[in-house]
Amino acid sequence: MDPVLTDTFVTPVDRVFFRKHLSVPEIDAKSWTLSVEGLVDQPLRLSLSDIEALPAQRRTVVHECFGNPFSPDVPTRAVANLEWTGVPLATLLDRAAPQASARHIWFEGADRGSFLGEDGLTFLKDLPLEAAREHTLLAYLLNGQPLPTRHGFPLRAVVPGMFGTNSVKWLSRIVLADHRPEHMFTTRLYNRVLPGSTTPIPVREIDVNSKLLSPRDGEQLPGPRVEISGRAWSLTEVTGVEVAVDDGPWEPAALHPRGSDLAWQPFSLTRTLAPGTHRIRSRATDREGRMQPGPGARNSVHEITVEVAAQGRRPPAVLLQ
Ligand SMILES: Nc1nc2c(c(=O)[nH]1)N[C@H]1C(S)=C(S)[C@@H](COP(=O)(O)O)O[C@H]1N2
Ligand SMILES: [Mo]
Repeated sequence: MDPVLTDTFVTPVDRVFFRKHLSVPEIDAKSWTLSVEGLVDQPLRLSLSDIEALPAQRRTVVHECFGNPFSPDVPTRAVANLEWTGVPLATLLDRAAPQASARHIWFEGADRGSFLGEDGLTFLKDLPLEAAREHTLLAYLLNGQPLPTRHGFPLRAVVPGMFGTNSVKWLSRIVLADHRPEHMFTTRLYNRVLPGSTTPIPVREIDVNSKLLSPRDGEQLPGPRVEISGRAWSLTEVTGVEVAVDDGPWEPAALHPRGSDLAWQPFSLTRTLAPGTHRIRSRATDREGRMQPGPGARNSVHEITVEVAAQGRRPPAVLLQ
């Protein structure tokens, strides 16, 4: 069964995908600190209770892995919709008083290890300071519970609208700088060339995308009426999702509006399907007019195949876990 999509709006924690490049540090919350350093007038070193004492915000945000940076055109659709609670990065920046020359912010996790034969690496990412200040939440709760170790305990960055790779887990150090760090996960990996361009840019803003949730790929259905549903998301609000069955036309699905958070949007459409094998596709378009492309792109139109049983015959029981 699909490890990620459930029929709930917010993905349960035990169904969230998990990615790591180095170690998984077991952090003692009592001795852990977060430092804010570099081009600031007031360097900070904060404990978890210092951070928990600051005014918190809660946001429901779509969380998507870009996929393997060596296969930038392969759709993975590793995605979840999560409720994060934490402190806006801006609150800490206001205290730290960045200097005028600070243009970039670096986030470093406590994980250590080797990657591609290079030893002693940390997981380091960077963002333009203004974009990071505007969007980033430093989260200590996931769906109302302390972050599990695998998802970044005790604190992680969450950058709504950006791919998961920017949401540094086990956050331990924030550095303000006037340049980007030359590093495995900043300038070497996680860069992409967008269609119509030749210049690689860092993997940051998410693409327009959709994923069919029900039926599931390969599912056998009684028919003839089939409720088709899924989730769509993008940097800007998704304004339309269309569904096509076999070589039929694209038909508009009913789509939930996005609301104030950068969450995903459920869509659904009911169709009557004749017995036999059917191909179902979903295609989202966002407010910017970006539309999911055809095969060959990481956010290509999502396609599944289902089997509708002959009328009067029950499909074989499917064991749902
Ligand atoms: N410290 C650290 N943060 C990290 C990573 C990592 O390897 N180390 N992986 C990144 C990637 S590529 C993704 S997709 C998300 C995955 O977050 P999750 O495992 O909580 O779903 O974490 C990001 N943050
Ligand atoms: Mo990722």
